[in-house]
Amino acid sequence: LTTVDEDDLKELIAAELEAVRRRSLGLTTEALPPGELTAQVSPLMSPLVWDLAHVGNYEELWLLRAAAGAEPMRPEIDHLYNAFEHPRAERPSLPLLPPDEARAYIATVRAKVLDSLAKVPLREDDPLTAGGFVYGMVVQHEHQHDETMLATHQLRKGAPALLDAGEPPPAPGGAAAEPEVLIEAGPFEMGTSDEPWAYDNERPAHIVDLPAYYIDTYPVTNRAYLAFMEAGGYEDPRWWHPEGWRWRSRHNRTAPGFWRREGGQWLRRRFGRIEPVPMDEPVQHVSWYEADAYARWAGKRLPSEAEWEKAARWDPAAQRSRRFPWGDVYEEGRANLGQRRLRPAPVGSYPQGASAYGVQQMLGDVWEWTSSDFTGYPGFRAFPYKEYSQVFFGPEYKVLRGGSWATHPLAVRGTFRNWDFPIRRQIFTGFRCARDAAR
Ligand code: AVJ
Ligand code: FE
Repeated sequence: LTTVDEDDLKELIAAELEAVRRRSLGLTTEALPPGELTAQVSPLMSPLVWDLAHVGNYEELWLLRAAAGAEPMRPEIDHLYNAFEHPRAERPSLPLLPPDEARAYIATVRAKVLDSLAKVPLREDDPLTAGGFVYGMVVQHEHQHDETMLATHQLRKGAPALLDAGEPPPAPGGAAAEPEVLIEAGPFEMGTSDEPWAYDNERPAHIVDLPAYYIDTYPVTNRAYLAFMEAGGYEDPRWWHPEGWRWRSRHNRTAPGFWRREGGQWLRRRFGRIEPVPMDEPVQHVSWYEADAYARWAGKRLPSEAEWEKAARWDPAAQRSRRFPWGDVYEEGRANLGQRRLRPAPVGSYPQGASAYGVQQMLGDVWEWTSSDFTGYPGFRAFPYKEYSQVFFGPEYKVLRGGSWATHPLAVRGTFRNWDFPIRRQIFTGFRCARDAAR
């Protein structure tokens, strides 16, 4: 993105704005049963129609008011879509724009945005517009909400509403490589100072020196996780963080989200369809506490986010960090990203996506819990607003890395950081384990 000229960049931005909107409209289609766009399926989620108008309101805020100096279009609705004014549980009782008005509002915003994109130069001396940053921020924001809407779809009851394109993964799957990879001791470059659309929390690039460790080649599969369950993992407090044991006991957790046992078989509900748990797929819908307990039972631990990132990005031969595990250029077919299918791929499906160390499926498939709290890197500066990341820094959030099958390629990279509470498992989350090399 740094080397393209302004017209090409504007063309790319317009195409990506168009693509993400098509995705959002597909997730809020009129084909859903009446009332489903305005209903709340869980207090953890917004009504779908809130997400839809919120992405348009965010776009108005940043691309029309902040970047182009426009006046608010509908100042009276702004507060409805401010995530900090109304927590998710409250949103269904707000006087939200009904679906048709929400669609009309975001379409009007979009028409004005395309108009101003064509007219206003993307000034390189303004950090907001340099490299198209603020447009990239808005595109990523909408893709992130699309992933959130997919989590809402997964939680909803009733007949299936989403069609699984069901594109087969490029390789047959089956864990062919060694189960673990040794990452030698030494420094690597973490984070970025030159990725044009990176968020503030990914900046700046800095050197981190790590002792040697092993990291799993693949995410933990349903088969491996079931072995933990069958070994009594959920019943043994030895494996659990004290808070995790309390969480597990209070809610009587005995299996990942959406699993149920019927006639001696483990089944799972996936977007309204019931199927046998696919044993070679990465486990999904586990909380940080479950991931942490599994790792302890396995004699391992979760990787820190620095360990995750070194295994994903560092090229020891070239002594530099890559943008993606396989190199600096995004290429289709190297990761299960972008909602190409409504599920993670079996482990071993993406040998072409391996990192320099040979670690596989680090991008896509499932978000991976790390042992790290969400904090700012040394030299962190909130940009362009502190409510994106900074207000969440602290010990109550754990970092997730790598994106899931539901994450769009523009909304993830080797440096990308996501975060959530350690009890959450409605998102498309799994994990892999690590361990110290010297014991
Ligand atoms: C980065 C996924 C934690 O959904 O709360 C969306 C992204 N920020 N709108 C979230 C976000 C503002 C954020 N996560
Ligand atoms: Fe948002």
